[in-house]
Amino acid sequence: MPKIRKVLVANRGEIAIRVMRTCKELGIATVAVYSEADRAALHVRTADQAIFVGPPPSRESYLVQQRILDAAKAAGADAIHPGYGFLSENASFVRACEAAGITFIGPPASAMDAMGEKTRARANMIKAGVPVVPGTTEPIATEAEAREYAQKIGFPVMLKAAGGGGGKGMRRVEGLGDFESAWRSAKSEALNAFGNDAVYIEKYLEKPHHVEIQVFADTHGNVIHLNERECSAQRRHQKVVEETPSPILTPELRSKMGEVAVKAAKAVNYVGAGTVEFLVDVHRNFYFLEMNTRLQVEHPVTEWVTGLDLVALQIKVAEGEKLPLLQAPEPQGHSIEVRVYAEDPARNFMPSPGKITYLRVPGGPNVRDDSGVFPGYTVPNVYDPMISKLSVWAPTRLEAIARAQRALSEYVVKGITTNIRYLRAILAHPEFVEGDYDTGFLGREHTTLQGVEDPKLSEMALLASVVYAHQRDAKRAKTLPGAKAASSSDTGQVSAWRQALRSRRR
Ligand code: MV4
Repeated sequence: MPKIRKVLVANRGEIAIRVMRTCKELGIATVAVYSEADRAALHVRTADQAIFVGPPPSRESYLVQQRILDAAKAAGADAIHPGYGFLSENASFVRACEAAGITFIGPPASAMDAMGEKTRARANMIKAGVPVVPGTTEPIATEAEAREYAQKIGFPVMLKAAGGGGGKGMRRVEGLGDFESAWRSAKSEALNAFGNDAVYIEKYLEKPHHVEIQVFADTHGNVIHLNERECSAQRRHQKVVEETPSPILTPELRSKMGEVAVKAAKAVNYVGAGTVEFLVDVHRNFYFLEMNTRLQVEHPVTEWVTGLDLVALQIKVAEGEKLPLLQAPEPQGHSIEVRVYAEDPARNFMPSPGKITYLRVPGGPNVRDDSGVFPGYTVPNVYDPMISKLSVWAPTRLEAIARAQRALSEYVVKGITTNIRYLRAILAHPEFVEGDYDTGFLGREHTTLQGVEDPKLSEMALLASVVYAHQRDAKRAKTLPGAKAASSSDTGQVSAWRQALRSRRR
């Protein structure tokens, strides 16, 4: 496989810029594509060259395979990096690139096929000896059969769309009484989202954690994992905060899950960067959920604690090079990422597009802002409203939380509404600071997280929870560098703070 000299980035926003940054460092020329809505976008200015691909709706521009391929040919690009979303997990696009003699920087189409459909992925994983959530590996034909199966494995159960993941076409069912309506709505939602109304059943797991393992494979049969990311802070299946290491993993569980993730990747002859998602239950059993066959939004936290550039690794693997490491690196320190959205938490997180009239971006030691915006830029209303990913590194988790708070306190965005205050409330929440938040956390604490408006209160919440966490760690006799145990005289203060927080929640 020859060296890549020119990459077309088939994406927009922060991820297009992220990919181009590494290309520039590797001496690779970059080509942007842009829609009518992105003429003035930052990714266009960042690239060496930019090609127009159509009207604002992504269906008519970023998602039109032939337009992207024509742009690559016109520019003389020898490879395409798809970023995330858009065409990144589209097996037919991978085949079209192959047919056109253009390197697709990502896994082979066959690996995407093996993981795309959830029931097929589950069957493949069971065959490979990877634990999956108990349930069926085939779609269920009739409601009667589904009821029968649910009674066999016991309620509550989860009906899930076979066609794809992400929480669409998913229904929790408590018992036979609400089976019919759940069955019907799961099927119609599945049809709507994936053009396929097939539904299967899983045992419902209570309060699971979402923990995912980053994997990497080269074309020489080497497959490694790069540790985990804790992604349980989600609202409506949208990740809001990610961190690594996961506060709930022990080194033993990390290496067990890592080995299983490697096994999953090997079973589908994976190549490149991938992520194996797991649900971890209250007993710390873990189950395969799905595999994302792309570079993920939250990859920076992995880069922080491993010191690796995942985009550079993707490019080297695509050039046929061997992985530069054959074992999981020990995670160094702690990293947290928060997603800054142009949305209004007070209005049910409605997108808030518009012109950014003033912008101050955080900086300082161990702070990274991956952004696609600039002062004077108008955030369009046709795309995802994420405007930046703020990620930080620190030696310990508590220091990383404090650093993320400090960085967020520097962030100023005027002209549009953002979720920055909401992010600060999450980081200040005792449950987050304690580090045992599950996938229900943001939903349960919705009101509390909205309520923390007063900057003094949020500061108090942070202090309270940090002191609480220090005491907890002291009790467990763990050594956390930099986390000194609080003296017993702090106890009264902590309970006063917790009282204040609780009354605020009511
Ligand atoms: C589950 C579950 C509980 N039990 N499956 C949601 C998104 C989709 N990828 C899988 N999801 C879930 N599947 C069983 N059998 C709970 C969730 C879930 C969830 C998972 C990951 C992250 C956030 C979540 C929020 C709510 C529910």
